Amino acid sequence: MTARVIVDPVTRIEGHLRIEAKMNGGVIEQAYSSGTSVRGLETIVLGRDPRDVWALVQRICGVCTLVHGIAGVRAVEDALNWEIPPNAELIRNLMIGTQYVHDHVMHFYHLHALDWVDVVSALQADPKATSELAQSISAHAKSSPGYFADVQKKLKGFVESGQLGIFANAYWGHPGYQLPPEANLMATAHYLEALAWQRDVAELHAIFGGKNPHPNLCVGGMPCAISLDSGKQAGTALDVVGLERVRNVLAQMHEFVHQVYVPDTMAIASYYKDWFRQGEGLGNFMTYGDFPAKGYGDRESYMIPGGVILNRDLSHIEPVDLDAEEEIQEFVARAWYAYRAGKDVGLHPYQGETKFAYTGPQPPYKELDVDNQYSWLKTPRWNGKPMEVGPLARVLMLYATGDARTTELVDWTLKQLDLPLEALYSTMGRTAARTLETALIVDQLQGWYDNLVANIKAGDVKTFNEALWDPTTWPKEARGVGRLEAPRGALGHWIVIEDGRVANYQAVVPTTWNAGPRDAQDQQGAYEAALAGHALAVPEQPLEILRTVHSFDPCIACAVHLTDPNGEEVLELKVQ
Ligand code: NFE
Ligand code: MG
Repeated sequence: MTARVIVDPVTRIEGHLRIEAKMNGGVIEQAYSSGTSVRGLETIVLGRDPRDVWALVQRICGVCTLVHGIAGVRAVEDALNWEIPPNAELIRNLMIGTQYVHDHVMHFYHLHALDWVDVVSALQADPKATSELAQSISAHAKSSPGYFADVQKKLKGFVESGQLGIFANAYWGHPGYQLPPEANLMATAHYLEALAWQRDVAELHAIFGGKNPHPNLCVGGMPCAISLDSGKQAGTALDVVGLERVRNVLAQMHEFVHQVYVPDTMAIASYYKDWFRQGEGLGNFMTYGDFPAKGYGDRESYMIPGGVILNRDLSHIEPVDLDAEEEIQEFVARAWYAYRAGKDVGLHPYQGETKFAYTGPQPPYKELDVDNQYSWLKTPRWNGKPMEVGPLARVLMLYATGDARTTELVDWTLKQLDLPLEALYSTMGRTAARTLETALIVDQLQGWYDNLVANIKAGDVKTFNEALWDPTTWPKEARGVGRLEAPRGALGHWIVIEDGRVANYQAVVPTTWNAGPRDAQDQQGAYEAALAGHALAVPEQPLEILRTVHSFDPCIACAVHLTDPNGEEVLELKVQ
């Protein structure tokens, strides 16, 4: 007999995600991933001035608060061959890199850690032993017995009041939790520290972009003037005081990543080695590449290369061409959309269409019609193949292309944990890859900062190229793509401009690649493939589903682009 385990909504993510798992005994035979809110932001920008688009599409998401704005400006710049000054490129790199560090640390502690860390068990910890554990893995200053005793007292207050607050709604006591109480207490303390830390980190976006979330951007550069008039009334311009604050934020990020995030990942991973053997998924990985050193157009200069890895074969990288109409296409065979040419065609984003066509069961329904359409996410494919995008794809790409620092970090990690390279193709491998890339990026940030300061010292304060600001200088028709490596993976915005206005716009986002439904050939998406084969120890508490889905860091708001105003469902969990 087959039964379905349904998790809806998957919580501790952004947006509405539903997982239906067809069980065979205690094992997931087939998993189905469904975005349950409608999309539509792409229709809002049609007919508008392309220079305004970034500000609208940036609202696709408030988690990756920056990246859709950057993709929006890059799409227009690519379409018009609009070059930006080196300072603007450096500032964008600093802002995107900071977005990674902010996003990945918050994901680890606030969205994913409680899949591994049993907060209630932390009450049993000995603060002195916790302090010894913390000091054995890191030089982080907050590690005294008294500090951990205080955190434990705070936790006890939550529990005794019967209100776990931010720690409510988890599967405490589930047999899958493996950490000793001291490790649970240490990680819980860092959960709270990370909350305060992220507030300071967000300041970098505010310094360069005026605010966070959704910092200001502009087509043709960055809307942040640089002043050499240090200490004098520089108004809102970036001066030596602002640059010093940026330096402080970089130092705070560096310290937390190396002294807290990396050691915690290693400590937690060492107790969950079985999770390095499951949750792989597709074995196909794709990056678009990012962090230009010599301009967006010079893709050879990117810190992270673009490419495709097929079937775990790291010896061969396929190139990715975002303009080639046969390469990247979105399908709707299993999604609630209609294409004019029918359900079975794929459309390149330049020709993409956003037309809703709901054909599922009427709410309230018990089960999705998984044999037909079952998601508000489309199904993107590269040359017809499903791809995983995100930190694991990037780390594998850097490793496969021989990046020295990545190779060193990956090899060190595997050696510490006594694991083979294949261990990366797993749930915990994905989580560890996110930590490793954060370490890579946080080290790189300082270099971009130093280059920016050197330019300014040499008298170059240019952040904007006004050459193409007048639309009458534009060609009658143009099209371009804004590519980016967003924290969750490869992101593209495709724009078609006609007579100075937006004629078509499509965003294909990381979570659409990973969480999208099956295609007409019944090929699974990355989540679906990763979940298949998981054994659920307690089917009423599907912790294993959360572990693997969270390892991708889902953001359905990004993937569907618009949340349903009536979508505030209560947590529903059904075992049938
Ligand atoms: Ni809403 Fe996003 C990132 C983008 S995920 S978080 O990172 O793009 O699909
Ligand atoms: Mg789209």
